[in-house]
Amino acid sequence: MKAKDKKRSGEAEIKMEDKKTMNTLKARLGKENYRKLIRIDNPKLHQFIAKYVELCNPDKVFVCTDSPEDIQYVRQEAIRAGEEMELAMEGHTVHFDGYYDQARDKKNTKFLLPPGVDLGLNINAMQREEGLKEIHDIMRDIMREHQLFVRFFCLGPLKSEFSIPAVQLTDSGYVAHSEDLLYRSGYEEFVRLGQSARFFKFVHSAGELDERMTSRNINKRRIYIDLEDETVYSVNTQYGGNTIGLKKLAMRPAINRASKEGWLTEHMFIMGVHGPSVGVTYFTGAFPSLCGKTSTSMLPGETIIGDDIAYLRKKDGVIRAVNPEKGIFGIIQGINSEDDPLIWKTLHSPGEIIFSNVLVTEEKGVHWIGKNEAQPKKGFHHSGEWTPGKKDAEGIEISLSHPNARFTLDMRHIETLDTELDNPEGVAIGGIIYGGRDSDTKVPIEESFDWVHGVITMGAALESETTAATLGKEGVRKINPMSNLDFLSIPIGKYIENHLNFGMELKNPPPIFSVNYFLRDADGNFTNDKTDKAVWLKWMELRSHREVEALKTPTGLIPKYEDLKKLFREVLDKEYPEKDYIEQFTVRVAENLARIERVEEFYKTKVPDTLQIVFEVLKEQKQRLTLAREKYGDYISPNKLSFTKKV
Ligand code: SPV
Ligand code: MN
Repeated sequence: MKAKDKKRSGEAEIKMEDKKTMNTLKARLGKENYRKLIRIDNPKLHQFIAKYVELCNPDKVFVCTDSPEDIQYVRQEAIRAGEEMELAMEGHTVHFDGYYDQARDKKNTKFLLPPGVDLGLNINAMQREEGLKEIHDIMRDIMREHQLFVRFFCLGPLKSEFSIPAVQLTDSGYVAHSEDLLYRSGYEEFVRLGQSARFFKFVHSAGELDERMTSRNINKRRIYIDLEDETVYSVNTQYGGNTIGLKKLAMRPAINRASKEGWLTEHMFIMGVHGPSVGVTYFTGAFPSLCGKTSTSMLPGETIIGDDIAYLRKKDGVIRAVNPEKGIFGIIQGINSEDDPLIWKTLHSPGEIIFSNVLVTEEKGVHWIGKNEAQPKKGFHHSGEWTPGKKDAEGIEISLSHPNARFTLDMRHIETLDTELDNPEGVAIGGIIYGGRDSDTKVPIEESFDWVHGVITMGAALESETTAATLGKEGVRKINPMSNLDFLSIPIGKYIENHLNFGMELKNPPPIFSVNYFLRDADGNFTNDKTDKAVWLKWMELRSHREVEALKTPTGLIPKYEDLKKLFREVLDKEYPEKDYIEQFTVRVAENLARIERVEEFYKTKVPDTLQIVFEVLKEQKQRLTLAREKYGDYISPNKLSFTKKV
């Protein structure tokens, strides 16, 4: 065939394909939904939707625009179908995930990789063709008797260079409703972008539901990520971390895209810290789940842009960041009126909030572990009717609420929402924080010597004890680079290299800090109060403008006692005895050395593409610690550090 004829026949094929797509959509969507969909001029989008409508075979399809009526319809459907129940407080609803579907399922979350692509040992992957076949087989007719919601969102502010449009297909009203609270509506953005939209795609089905409206076939729970096609499939699960496409599922293709384009997708909050002389300074902070990330970003007196995910780009030699989200899917356990006044108030005010896996009381209120009110004697939750002492099928006592129980809300309900949330240019970042759950090694707050030292010893070496946010055993130490390991879609070595390079062209890289809210003393008690983090933030803000000095230890720069004493008084109106300072900031040499060895072992054995500089910087840290030990012993009080230098 001549080239011209070939082209012509190719065009004809596309026309045929388009026609077939349009006929399917017309037949399956009905007039009104079809009309809404074709306002978006994007044949690839149409084909994608037609393909999954045919495969999953829902009874009904609803195309949701940005109109308040459409959005309200989704919420009502979640309630009508029984996936959410209304609570006494106006706007509040509750949703339950299945008893064994309460957290991110790392085992069944896999990348589908074409031949020749390898993401390394730590990243769960399988052969692309095989995975696509498996998931498509599971998806066949999976939405029968369900309604399919077609949703359009924009990850990040509208009309911004940072942002990524995304389409979600889901048969869960709960998932679709959650996304309304968490993401910016994007139907009009899709209309505006038409064929130029480079969009992510998500297909989710809760699968067959039992009488309690929870996924029945969790043995066939699968979350498969196809990077080539920037599509994520999630089936037979309802837990938000497995299902809300735009949240953790979108992080995978976003990390991959960012790596190709020279920017970063991070598991980080963005918050404004308000200081005495500069006004507001924005910080990003990466913490593994359940390590105080949300509560830090919501500290009273500061302002929040996001609590979970950040896109970072370099612009004019400065890091700028946006939050792809606009809501919070936060952990509720432990929230109490004294430590978390702001979120407490929000959770007790009317307004749209979805509670998940909490205890519902007889009065249709909610209760959770750590709520500082009298505990109800009975209630209803993810295991059904509950009374204290109830045991599950394995004889394990069922707690009042699940440790990973959550609340979902739009941040506009939060008093301290920062005014820059929707700035298409993002905000300039003045400091970066890495936090982990560490009972015995790291000091509560420390600054790195420079960008490379921070990226390596605080970010790449981030280690944390596992929590209930993922299925599996709790309390096991795990290396979790930048707290982003669960979401990495590029080899770890390459990811660290991207971070190192990112700082290179910056005029003045922001300082990097590490925090540890979980240090314990010899008796096993926490050395800090939960509220102390407010002080660490103020200190970091001062440091980012070099308004206070710091003391040099073998592992970084720590606060001077006098500065903290003053800040504790100013911020918390609290006495800060020097003995507390010494307890908290004593350098625990043996523990630090052991930690570095674990980090080295991880990179040596599991990350073959680790850059040599990572090992060099870790080695230097070990040498500094060893030298200090020779002089001062295993536990070095900050007051004893005679080589301490003021910086
Ligand atoms: C986390 O676990 O890090 C979360 C909640 O932010 S989830 O959506 O499950 O990832
Ligand atoms: Mn998270």
